[in-house]
Amino acid sequence: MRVDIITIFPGLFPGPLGESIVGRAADRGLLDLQVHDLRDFAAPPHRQVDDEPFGGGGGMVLKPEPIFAAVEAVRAELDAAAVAAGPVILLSPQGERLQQQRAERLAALPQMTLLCGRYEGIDERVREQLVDFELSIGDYVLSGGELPAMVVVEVLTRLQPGALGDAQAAGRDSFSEGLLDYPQYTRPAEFRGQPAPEVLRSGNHEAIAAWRRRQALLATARKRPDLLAQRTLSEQERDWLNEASGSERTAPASNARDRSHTATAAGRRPTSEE
Ligand code: 9D3
Repeated sequence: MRVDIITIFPGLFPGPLGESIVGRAADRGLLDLQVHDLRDFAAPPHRQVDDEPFGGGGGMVLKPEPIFAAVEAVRAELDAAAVAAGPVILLSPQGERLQQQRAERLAALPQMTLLCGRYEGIDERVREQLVDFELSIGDYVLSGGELPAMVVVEVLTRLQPGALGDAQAAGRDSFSEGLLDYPQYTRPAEFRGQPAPEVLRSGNHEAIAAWRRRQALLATARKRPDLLAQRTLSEQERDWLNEASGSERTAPASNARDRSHTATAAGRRPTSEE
């Protein structure tokens, strides 16, 4: 997969993308990251990439000409390299929030161009004529689209076939299963009076797998009931939830959202008593 990034802060890259799994994927040719300095496409002598907003109001708006020139230069490079041009994606707080399911579809594309927003905004003609869609990474305020672009690249790279070692195939990531992780333990078997669960040291692989599925389910019900509401539960899972309901460990965490207007974790509609 080739990813072209257009930014006014090219020095931020590759940053964390040069290390670990993404760095290794790039070394192995699974990821071709191309960073473009927007300023290189701005007119001399001042190479101005932003300007005051029409209508006033202060702040600066990214000018359209350098962005159009940069995207057209990327298209020419893709043509020359015989890479099929994918979507132009604007990272912006107005975008659809990135989720694993969306990432799985994007990861299958041969190429995409990530345009990093900054300042108070970007000339609307860029959105209308150049941008295919917008992505956000969550509802909090950042200074620009560069860190979100890195997040997108890491998420998509982990999904490239062969990017992960055998030990951690992406299919086993909890979000693809729709559940949070089960608790993990390592030596010592007892630490400061706290033992690791006996079942994990029993050697009974079936019992261990069942314990882990149940723990993942109960943790999800307690911490992220919204994830369970999007998931179809097996009969076993409904039994585990019902038998645990009312006990303290499965009571919703204090930060859990009230989902009483949606299906219950047990897959039923709430009764009037709930
Ligand atoms: C809607 C907020 N805008 C009102 C003037 C201001 C604004 C805030 C932050 C405009 C740009 C930014 C910079 N952030 C991004 O470009 C960004 C972002 C983010 O702030 N949070 C989560 N995901 C993303 S993706 C791009």
